[in-house]
Amino acid sequence: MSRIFSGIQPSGELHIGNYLGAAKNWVDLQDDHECFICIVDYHAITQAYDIEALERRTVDMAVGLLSAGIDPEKCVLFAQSHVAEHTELAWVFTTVTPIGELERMIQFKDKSRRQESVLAGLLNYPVLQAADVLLYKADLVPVGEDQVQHVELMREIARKWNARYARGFFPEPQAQIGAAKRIQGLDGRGKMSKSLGNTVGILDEPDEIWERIRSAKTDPARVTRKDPGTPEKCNIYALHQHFSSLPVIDDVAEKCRTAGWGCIDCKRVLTDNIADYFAPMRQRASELRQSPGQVSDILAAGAAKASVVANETMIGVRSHMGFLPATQTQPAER
Ligand code: AQP
Repeated sequence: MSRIFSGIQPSGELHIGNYLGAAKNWVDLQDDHECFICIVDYHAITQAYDIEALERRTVDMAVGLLSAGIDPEKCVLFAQSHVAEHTELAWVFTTVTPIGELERMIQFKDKSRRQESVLAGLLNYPVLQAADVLLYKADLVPVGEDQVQHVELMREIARKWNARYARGFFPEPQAQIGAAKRIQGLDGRGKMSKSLGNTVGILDEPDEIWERIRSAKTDPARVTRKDPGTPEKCNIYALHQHFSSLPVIDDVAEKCRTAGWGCIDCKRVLTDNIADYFAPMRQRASELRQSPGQVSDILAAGAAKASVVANETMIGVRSHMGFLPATQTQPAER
């Protein structure tokens, strides 16, 4: 059975980009894969964040994932900061990762433009990601398209470490991209992203979904209700393809092309369909929120299981790199 690892930041809500691009895929894969899903809280501190809110957001992300269908009986769900080996292996990997490779990462270029002074944590983000995945010797990394470059770098880090210290120790993980590669943000500025605030949360109430969808960008050709549009140029149409039935999708396209309705009508139907799609998840989330102890217990049990694997990997890493074992006071005789 192949092993998958994937992570998500607790930097805000689980939005429909995360869900369609990643979490939905994780739920599908958990039945026939060994599955580690990590709430990557150390990644979330690489940008300005709200210290007071981090703990709550970590629990909220766990609630979101469990509501979306992650089953703790099938899948190890845990918080990154609960397994110290992630940062330990990341440090090791900084010693085999060329700075030039990190500087050419698209996400680094995008996010560093938004930071006043660029911090080393943002540059090293993909090194920590490599440690996350390789600590569990995972061979598959189900992610959205935006993370493919980071998975390629992960493979290079594994190759470099293996070449220097122990051939074949780490596998070269493959990215696995789901059907929804990249969900566009509601503002039309790029991918749907927490830090750009252009999202719809999967646990948003119907009126919140409407608030967000109502002001979303559509095909710019539809200036007035009478102007026909091109559905393929409209993000609302793209979202219908994930949440509406085939006859509704055809109807939406037809009414857009012929100016048979206004964008606001089209958005109303989409809002209702998104709200219906996530209704069972909102219900499950409200049950979980009533028993926060249950969520903490799930995360603690996940961290305990993850730690067993992480500890074993690090014993191997330290040994191959020639470190003095912690149980010995004298270097072993050669
Ligand atoms: N718009 C998207 N379309 C498809 N997949 C997406 N993912 C994120 N946005 C989209 C996938 O979701 C997983 C978890 O992402 P993350 O939260 O850990 O990091 P991210 O990619 O940086 O997500 P955001 O929303 O863009 O967060 P910020 O703005 O804080 O950086 C990943 O598998 C990702 O591919």
